[in-house]
Amino acid sequence: MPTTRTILLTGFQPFGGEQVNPSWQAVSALHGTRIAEHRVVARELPVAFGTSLTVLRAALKETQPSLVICVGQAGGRAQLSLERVAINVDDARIPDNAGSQPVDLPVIDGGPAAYFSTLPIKAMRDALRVAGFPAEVSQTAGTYVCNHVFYGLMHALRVRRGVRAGFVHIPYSPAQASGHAGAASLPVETVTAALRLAAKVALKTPVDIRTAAGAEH
Ligand code: PCA
Repeated sequence: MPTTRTILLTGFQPFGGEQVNPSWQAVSALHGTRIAEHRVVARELPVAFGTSLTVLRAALKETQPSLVICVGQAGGRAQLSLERVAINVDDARIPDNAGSQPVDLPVIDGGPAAYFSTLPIKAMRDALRVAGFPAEVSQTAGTYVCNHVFYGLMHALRVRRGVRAGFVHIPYSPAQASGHAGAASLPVETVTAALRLAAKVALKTPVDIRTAAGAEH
């Protein structure tokens, strides 16, 4: 009997003074479900430069996934942001949850300047929009723990062919946005449904479509 293939989804613990992190709320709702013949495993990562990658690498080893989507919160963004690129730099504006605040340090010493997502981000964006979810391609995942995890993920998978992986940033949940006047928000259930669709599209789209999704700034 063929072994069931796995989708690994990760979310983060709360950070920056928030009580919750909708990235974990959204992906944990998919834990144990099936998407396109794959079983979903969800894992929560600490918002810490040191341990986030330790936990991620252990999860990769344990689950041997064929698709990995790491998800993080980008409070203030209005849409699901499908990240295009991870860069080899940690530059923390605020300390992480363990009190560490690296400035201009590489994620991986001697690693390449950047890795591109291997998810079909444009096909995903289009499918999400057609289904009624606000989505965009994002040209930067920042320089904090999310970019760190995204870079570490792509570095860990650089030698594993056939494993698709990338990163998605999500807006505040409505409960969080109530504490940030004027900030955009997306209900957690909406994010969960969007991620389910995004994963399905990633599995069914071996080669990304060629459509403009760039930006001038
Ligand atoms: N967002 C942060 C780290 C954890 C999270 O959910 C970031 O964008 O780097």
